[in-house]
Amino acid sequence: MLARKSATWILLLLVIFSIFFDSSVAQLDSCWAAKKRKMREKVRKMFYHAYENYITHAFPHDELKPLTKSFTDSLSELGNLKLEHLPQDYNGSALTLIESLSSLVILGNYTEFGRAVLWLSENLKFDVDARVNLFECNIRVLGGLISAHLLATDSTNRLLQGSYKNQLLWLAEDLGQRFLPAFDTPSGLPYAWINLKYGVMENETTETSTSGCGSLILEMGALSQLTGDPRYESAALRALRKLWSMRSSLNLLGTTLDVATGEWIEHSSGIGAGVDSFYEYLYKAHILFGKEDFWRMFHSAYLAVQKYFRHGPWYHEADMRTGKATYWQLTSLQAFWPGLQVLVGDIAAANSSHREFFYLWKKFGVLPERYLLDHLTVHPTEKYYPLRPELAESTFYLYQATKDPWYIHVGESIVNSLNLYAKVEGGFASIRDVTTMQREDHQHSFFLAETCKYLYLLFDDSFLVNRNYIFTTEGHPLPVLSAWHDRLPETYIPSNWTYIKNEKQVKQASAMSQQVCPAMSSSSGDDDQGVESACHVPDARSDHRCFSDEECGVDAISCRRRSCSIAGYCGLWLFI
Ligand code: DMJ
Repeated sequence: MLARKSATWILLLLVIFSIFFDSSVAQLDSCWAAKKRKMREKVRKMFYHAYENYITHAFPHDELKPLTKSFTDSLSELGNLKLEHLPQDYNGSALTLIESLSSLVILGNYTEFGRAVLWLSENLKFDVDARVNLFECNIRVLGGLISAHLLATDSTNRLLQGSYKNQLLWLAEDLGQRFLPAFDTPSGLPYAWINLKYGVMENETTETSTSGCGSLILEMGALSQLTGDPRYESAALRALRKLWSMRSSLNLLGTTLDVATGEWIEHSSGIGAGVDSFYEYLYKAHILFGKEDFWRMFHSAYLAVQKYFRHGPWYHEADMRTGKATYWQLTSLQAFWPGLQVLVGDIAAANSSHREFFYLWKKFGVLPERYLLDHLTVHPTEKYYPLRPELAESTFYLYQATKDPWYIHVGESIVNSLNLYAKVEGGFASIRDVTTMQREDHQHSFFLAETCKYLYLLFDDSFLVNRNYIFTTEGHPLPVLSAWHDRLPETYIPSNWTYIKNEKQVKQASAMSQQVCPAMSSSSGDDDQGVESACHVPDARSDHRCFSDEECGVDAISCRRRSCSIAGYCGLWLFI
């Protein structure tokens, strides 16, 4: 009788507990949902503040100067060379408008998208005496047009209601044709600069970068698929293969090279400036076009990066011939790497690097362009932050993969900093010096194409639901279409590349997943049956935060001593 009574009580308590637990979980969920909605609206406001100021003060020129409320025709300057050869009456190429197209669709503003498409159809001309950087023009203009064309013709978007007659595609084709003379070199490696009207200029520099000739395949490959003209894809592919053939025996590449001789100029390289999107495009080209070749190149390149550039959560530069470290510097551009690692499935490695970048963001308020890891100080001449998107991009990918609210917190902090330091009456200004927060009169087009877009998608990913997109290096979405795949059966393509399906997949994804805080070693290989390792000494704190090496324990699997990273996390940083 007594036993029956206590069983009833236990049952009752369990029911009460589960009701209470369920409702507190539901409360927490709705609290996060409210926070995400609030943040999404904040980002929407940021986008329109930047966009409307561009339209008012700079359109149809390329980019906005938000402090003086004026404009710059920066497409011809991108790549750090000064404006040349532009006719007096040149009105720009409406770069920021083109870069905003896909963001307008993601924000659901189909009316403005339609207006922009109409204006571009009637006014955009590429027959101008302008010397442009091939890489920048490819990722910003060609990529922007192709992505917008694909969005406009995707029947599920219900955009433009029949008024669209492929005008953006014809513009893209015109531009693509103007790129082709750049590839007319003995090596097949393209010149970095091309005059849109006259082709390659006399005495044009033959120096280019690895990303300059290795990150064209997504846009030019897509252009070939859409037009049926194979010349774009084969030019980009030939350049990519030539570049890959120039790798060292360690599978490393340099940063700059000569397109005439096919020789390296700068042998030191890393994952940042001049190289970044080369790695990104190898993997994304595999996703978009399904060719095994891209995967093989990416796989070898990725392993070499992890072996020779990675030092714990950071990536330094190394000489491609010897693998010896050259520069110990963390750069703002490198912050895209964790996002790429999420696509690969290397979540733990992505998370540990992301924390270091965010630590620096918090330390300065934004990310400095270059930070000297060996002196723990900002580079004396690269103290700027031009509103780059890379940290927001990685944060978006990591949240997609983990749904860990920590990344919402990171996104919120990025949004707050941008509003605090960069927002001015005339738009969003770049930061000239992160140590003083002095501003610079420039709102780069990638702020609308990428920074705002990734922040928006972090808080509201409804655009991606039941869709399968990859993003170009400039943040322009391209749908993954089975028709573009060489040989893949439909089942080969996961329904959404930005999701990691289940925990097991994460664990099996990479050996590096093992390198974050393994507390148990498993004798049977069965994760549920873990046994404590004899050498294991736990970190002083269960969240693995630390102020010094002494607070870190001994790794259970390798039996190595863990050390404290600059962001204050215990890990196997010194041994990798
Ligand atoms: C963008 O133009 C692209 O992401 C490019 O690949 C390098 N980074 C800039 C923005 O920082």
